[in-house]
Amino acid sequence: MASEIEENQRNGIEMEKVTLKYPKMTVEEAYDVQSQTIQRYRDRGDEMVGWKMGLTSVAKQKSMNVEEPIYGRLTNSMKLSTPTLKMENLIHPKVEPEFAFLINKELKGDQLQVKDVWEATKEVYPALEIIDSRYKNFSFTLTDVIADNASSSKFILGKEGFPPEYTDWDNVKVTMFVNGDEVQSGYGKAVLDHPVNSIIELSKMLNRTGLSIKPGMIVLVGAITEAVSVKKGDYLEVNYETLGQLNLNVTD
Ligand code: OOG
Ligand code: MG
Repeated sequence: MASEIEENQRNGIEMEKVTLKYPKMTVEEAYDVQSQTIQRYRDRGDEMVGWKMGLTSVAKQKSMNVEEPIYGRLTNSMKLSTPTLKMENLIHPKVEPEFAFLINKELKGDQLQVKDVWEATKEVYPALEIIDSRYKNFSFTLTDVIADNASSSKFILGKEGFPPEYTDWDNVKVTMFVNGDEVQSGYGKAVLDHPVNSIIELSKMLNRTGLSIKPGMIVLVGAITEAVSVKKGDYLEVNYETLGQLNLNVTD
């Protein structure tokens, strides 16, 4: 299953839900598939650079009928270094405004406090995540999406990161414009009441299999607004108040 998913991720190929064939797959097994999929990226020299959290809003959890967020793995090749999203090898991408925490001290365990996270955070960046489910119509169950690396595709960080004390992250307002029209807006608190809680939750979930957030890693905390579908020729501007703006050009 991992081989098939890896190939579909690399080439942007749509696939049937894996639960059609394996309806009894558990969450633990799905994370194992995810891990083995990303091992194939690492085997070809594409290093893991961090983690992403998904389904961190109550609304999204309700719509999926789950009570917990999910996590995925980020590798070097997913990072965009210029604000251009090529549609080549993508299926039906959607963009989400997020925050990215740059961690400089290991975070491990299910007992972390807010202050532990801030002590281990070097900077917080405004960020965009581009998700692109490999499943037809972006339709999946919880275990399907976990096996597909939580729909991870690409991400881009803002030019500048900010120290933890810079602002109240839950009250930052984010506004997204596509081709000049406002399409979404929301506040940092959409992410588990406060984005810092997403890191605590991730550490707790990783700890179940003895994993941790390593120094130097980036964590995408989860979408602040609903994801927005994009197509070739679109131009996105995402405003993060005093944290600045992120842009993205969608090309072929
Ligand atoms: C799962 C990934 C969601 C987020 O930030 O909530 C996600 C999906 O909706 O495809 O990345
Ligand atoms: Mg996301």
